Amino acid sequence: MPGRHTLATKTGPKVPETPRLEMNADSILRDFSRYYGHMLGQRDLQDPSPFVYKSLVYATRDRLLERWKRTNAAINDTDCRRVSYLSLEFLVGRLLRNALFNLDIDKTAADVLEKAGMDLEEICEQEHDAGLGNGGLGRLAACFLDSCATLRLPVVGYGLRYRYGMFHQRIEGGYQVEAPDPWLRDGFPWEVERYELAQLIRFGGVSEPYQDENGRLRHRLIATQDVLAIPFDVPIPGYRNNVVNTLRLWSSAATDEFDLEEFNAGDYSEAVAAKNAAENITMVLYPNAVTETGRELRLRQQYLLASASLQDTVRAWCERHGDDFSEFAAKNCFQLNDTHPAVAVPELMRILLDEHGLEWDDAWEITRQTMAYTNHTLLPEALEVWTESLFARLLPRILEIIHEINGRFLKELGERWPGDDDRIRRMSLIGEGHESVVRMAYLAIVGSYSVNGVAALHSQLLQDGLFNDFYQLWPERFNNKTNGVTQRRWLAACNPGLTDLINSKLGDGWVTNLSELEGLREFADDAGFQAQWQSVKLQNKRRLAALIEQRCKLKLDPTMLFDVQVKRIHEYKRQLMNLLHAVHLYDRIVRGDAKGLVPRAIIIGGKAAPGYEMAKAIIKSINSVADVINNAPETEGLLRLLFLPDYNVSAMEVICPAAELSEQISTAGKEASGTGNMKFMMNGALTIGTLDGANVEIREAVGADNFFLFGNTVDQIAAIKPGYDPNAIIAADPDFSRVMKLFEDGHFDGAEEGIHQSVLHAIRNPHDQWMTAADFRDFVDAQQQVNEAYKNHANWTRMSILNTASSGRFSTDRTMQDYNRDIWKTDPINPDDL
Ligand code: 26V
Repeated sequence: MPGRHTLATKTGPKVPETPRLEMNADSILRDFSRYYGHMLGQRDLQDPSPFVYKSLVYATRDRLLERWKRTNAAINDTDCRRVSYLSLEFLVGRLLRNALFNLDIDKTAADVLEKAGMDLEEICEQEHDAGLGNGGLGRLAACFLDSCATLRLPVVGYGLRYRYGMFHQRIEGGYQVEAPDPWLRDGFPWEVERYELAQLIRFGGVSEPYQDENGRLRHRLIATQDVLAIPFDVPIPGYRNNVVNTLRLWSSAATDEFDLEEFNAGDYSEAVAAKNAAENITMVLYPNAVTETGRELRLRQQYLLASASLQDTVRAWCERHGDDFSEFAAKNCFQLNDTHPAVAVPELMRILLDEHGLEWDDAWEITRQTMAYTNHTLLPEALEVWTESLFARLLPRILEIIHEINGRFLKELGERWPGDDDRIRRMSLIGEGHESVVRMAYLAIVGSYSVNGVAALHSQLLQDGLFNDFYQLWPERFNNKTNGVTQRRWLAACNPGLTDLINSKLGDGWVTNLSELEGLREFADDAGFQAQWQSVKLQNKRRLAALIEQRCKLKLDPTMLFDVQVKRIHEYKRQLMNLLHAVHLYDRIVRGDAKGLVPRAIIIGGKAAPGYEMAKAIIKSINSVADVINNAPETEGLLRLLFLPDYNVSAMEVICPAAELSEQISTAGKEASGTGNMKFMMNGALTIGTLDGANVEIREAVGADNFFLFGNTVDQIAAIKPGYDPNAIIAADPDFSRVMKLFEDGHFDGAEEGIHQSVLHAIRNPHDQWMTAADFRDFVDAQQQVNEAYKNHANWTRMSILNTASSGRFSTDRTMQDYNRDIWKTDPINPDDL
């Protein structure tokens, strides 16, 4: 059968049941020692070593895998609807601490190691971050997996096993330097290779029509270049519930037949070259860049993920139901994480039509009832399109199917809006410019039964703006699912001090029911509790100060106000405005206008896409200004500015417990949701923010009094845009003028004259899309309110407690319940019933 290439063996007698592994110290120590000595061949304990780390992972993984098998058996037994979460990114980070914690053996493991003179925390630090994502979108997918397993939802994550994850960032002379991330170099002990489930992925070739034995017109692909997709499974444990779900990551490889033929023909180098080409596909994660090169490989990645994952689910379906697809849509759902996997829509059509002989209407009905699409951005430049010519070369049959979908869709539009050619042209899946392109977001909408945004404001703006034509056509498809974060990683595991304090008052029910944190309100005014709260925060600030000292060679006084902005560097996130504020404070200090100023450390971190020049210029500017500020004698004890290199998941686990002020200062209408904002809130930081993304809901939840609001709203931004005159705004504001003058006089240039030019030009540009100047004054005033509020320690602490107390709805447990209630409609599984 073309396109189906599984190496599945026939099932034989079951492996005899082994007794369940015990979870006590003796049993864990026994397994640990066996792996250390027998599998890894080590003799004396070396602490902390990669071998200690690996042995502990294997002992843990054994306990995961027996639960994993039971979970899979429970899913098969109940025949419930299965959800596949398709995502090009899963930014899971480190897994050991999370696995021990979710299995409830973290304390036991720590004791076992301590008796042997080792420290669990240090061993956890041995693990490389699995950085298979860029930022919020990829981390969201990872939080979703944790919550789905905890909620017992039968959800499989499908992604790619990139050989190189998110690049590492070093700062040299103030500039970002990228280094590759060979995270698999020492092996990834969590994964299980499943070569028997490999899938054949076919690129290129020619789509050939033919008549089948019943005289029906069918299509087949000939002369394709084939690649193997090999799955590697990563177990995803739920929180103390015996559920272990699957993250299935595909790795590309050359097909063995392909290689053999070439070898037989004696063409050794051709064979090796082909092998390289195949292996290249999943070589590297693409950074979100404004100008993306190497586009072809990226489309190959997208198709490989979509095709392998769909073939995998269809294979599992056919094993149980043969070629009867009547219930397929009732039992399967594919959630598309942005448009990156949207080629799944025509790919499912291809599988149903060409490989299983379904009629178009039946195949379309099934596809439309299984696909659901999540949008993650309103930025027009981030909306994916692929040229038709690339599609024609790489995926000819898929392009044919897209044309057929579009033809039928445009006909439907013609009937609904006769003669409205403008609208029909606007909505076409094919955009006609100087080169015609496939619009992936439109393809995803047309092929789905659900389209959602990721925060209330964002979903509203999708309906009113970007997707308004589609909303008018199918209002019932559109819905909101506000993002969240998992409190298991982002509070319980990363902030043990606060966890113990909360547990002492509320117990630990909040670990699976975050709204129980509401119970903290009662203690918000309790002076004793406030003191304990402050002392935990101070401890966490010390921990972050140590990290900063190690990475930046800069000592921070932990009693300063920790003012933090960490996220990808992008103009719309306005790290520049934060920098302008830092310069404003510096200016006040050197002018002797520092009376009443609270000592403050402004901490900025994040990676710039390697091809995004403006983002890189922003990093350089931050570092140049930091150099001047941190070396000026006047700022001693009053102001520090620093850029923390290589921001990633593990760094955030140290940063968010220590933050006191969370900077969420994007131009209104540009940040779809944000999730860092939620991590900070959960850990008791106060937010200074615009009415953008989920900030709106954060402010609603905590109350306007406990949130520092500033900036133009979406409507105001739209209203002032036409006459926007940043130069007039600067001229009319003495503070702003002085800040710009310091820059323009070269005060922060060091030896590199004119180094800030592009950045300053952007601020003064009347066409500045991000309108930094428009919000500067209001931002500075809001920061002054922060300054005043921080002086009242008791009240600040009260607000901090209220932020944590109000963060309940920003758990991905709530988000996943919402997805399941409105979109997936599946039932929880129960492996304990087996
Ligand atoms: C992609 C690109 C690609 C080229 C042009 C510049 C650009 C800018 C942004 C993006 C990101 C698109 C998708 C994304 O990562 N969205 C993020 O998703 C998070 C999870 O829903 C959400 O919290 C963030 O607000 C949103 O930016």
